[in-house]
Amino acid sequence: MRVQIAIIGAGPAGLLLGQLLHGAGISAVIIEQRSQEYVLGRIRAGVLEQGTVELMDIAGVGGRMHREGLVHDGTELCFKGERHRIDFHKLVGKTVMIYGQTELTRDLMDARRALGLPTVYEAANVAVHDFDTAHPRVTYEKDGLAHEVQCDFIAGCDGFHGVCRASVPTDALHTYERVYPFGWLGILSDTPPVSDELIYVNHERGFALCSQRSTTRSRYYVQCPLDDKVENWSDERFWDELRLRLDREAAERLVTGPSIEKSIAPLRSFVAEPLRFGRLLLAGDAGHIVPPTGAKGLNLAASDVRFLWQALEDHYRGNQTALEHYSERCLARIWKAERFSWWMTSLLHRFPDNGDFGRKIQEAELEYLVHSEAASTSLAENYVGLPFGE
Ligand code: RFL
Ligand code: PHB
Repeated sequence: MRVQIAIIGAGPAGLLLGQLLHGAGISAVIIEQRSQEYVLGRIRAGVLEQGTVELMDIAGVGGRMHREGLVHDGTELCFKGERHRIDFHKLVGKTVMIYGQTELTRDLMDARRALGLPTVYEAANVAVHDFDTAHPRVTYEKDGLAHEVQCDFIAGCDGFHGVCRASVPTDALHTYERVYPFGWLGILSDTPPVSDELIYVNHERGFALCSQRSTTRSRYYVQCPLDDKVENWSDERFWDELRLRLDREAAERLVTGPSIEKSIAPLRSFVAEPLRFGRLLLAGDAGHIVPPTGAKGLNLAASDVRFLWQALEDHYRGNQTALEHYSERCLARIWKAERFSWWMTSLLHRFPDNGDFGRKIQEAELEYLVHSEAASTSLAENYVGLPFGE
C-alpha cells in the first residue's frame, strides 16, 4: 500500500488528524494495535477547550458534540470546606465543553467508517522504518500476514507507550519528566452530577474532583497512594471517602450508585524534544504527558494535530519548509500547558513531604486565587485554553 501519510494510533490524535487530512485531500491510513472496542472502552478526558471544539467542527464531526455536550461557563474550587466559583465567561469571555473522550472518539470513528477511509485495527508488531530518508515505511502483521505501507511521512499518534518515539535514536531526543507521588482513583456512575459545574477540591485527606459526562452520568476522582489497588476500593468505600472530602452541602446532595468503571491512573509530567525526526512527526501523548488536573491531555493532542494538519497542507501546496517549524510551534504551547497542569496539581493535592508549611502556602495561594481578579483571570485563561500563536 502507498499513502501520503501513515498515521500510527487511532486515539483522538490519530483519528482527528485522519479526518482533517481527508478534508485537505491528503491520503492517509491509520494503523492501530488494539480493537475499536478496546479503544472506546478507555475512560479518559472529559473537558474540551473551545479550540478543540472548533477543530471537531472543522473536521466536520461536531454535530453530536454540540447537541449532547454541556457548555460550562465556569468551575468551582473547594478548600477549607467552602466552594468558590471561577467564572470563565465573565473573566475571559470563553467557555469549555463537557464531552467525553469516548464520545469524541466514537464520532471520529463513525465519520471515518462512513467515508470508507482505510483503518487497520488489531495490527501486530507495528514498526516504523527509514524515516530519516525520503522513503519512510511502516510494517505490521494482521491475521498472521505481513504488510508494508510506503508513505511520505509517518505521524506518530500512538500514545505514551507507542512505538514511534521509542524508534528514535536516544541521542536525538531530550526528555523531561516529573512523576508525582500519588494517583487518581476514578469512577464512572449513572448518577446525576452533584453540581452543575466541576468541583476541584483541596482537602486534608487529599484532592477530589467532581466531574461529569452528562446530566445523568458522573465521573468522580479521589487522590490515592501510588501503590493502591482498585480491588481495595468497594463502591461504598469510594463514596464514603469522596463525601468526606466535599463541603457539607455537596456531601448531602451527592447521589451514589453502582460504579460502571473504576480505575487508578498515575500522574506524570513528560515532554520529549523535538517532536520531528526527519519524516517522523510525533503528536499527542506520544510526545508529552500532563497530569490530568488541568484537563489538558486531550486538548494538547488536538492542538498538536492542528499544527500538524496545517503544516502538512502547506507542504503539499509547495511550501518546502512548512514542516520545519512544527516541533517548535507545538512545544511553545505544550510547555505552557505543562506549567499550568503542574501548577494545578501542586496547588490542589496533598504531597507526602510538604508538611504544615506547604499546606499553609497552598491555602494562602487558594485564598489569593479566588479573591484576586488578576489571579482568577490567569486560571480562567489557561483552563479554557491559550491561543495557538497564529
Ligand atoms: P492515546 O489516546 O493514548 O492513543 C494512542 C493510540 O495508539 C495506539 N498504539 C499503537 N498503535 C499501533 N502500534 C503501536 N505500537 C501502538 N502503541 C499504541 C493505542 O492503542 C491508542 O489507541 O493518545 P492520543 O491520541 O495522543 O490522545 C491523548 C489523550 O488520550 C490523553 O492525553 C488523555 O486521555 C489524557 N488523560 C486525561 N486527559 C484529560 O484531559 N483528562 C483526563 O481525565 C484524563 N484521564 C488520561 C486520563 C490518560 C490516561 N492514560 C494515558 C493512562 C486517564 C488515563 C488512564
Ligand atoms: C474528567 O471528567 O475525567 C476530568 C475533568 C477534568 C479534569 C480531569 C478529568 O481536570
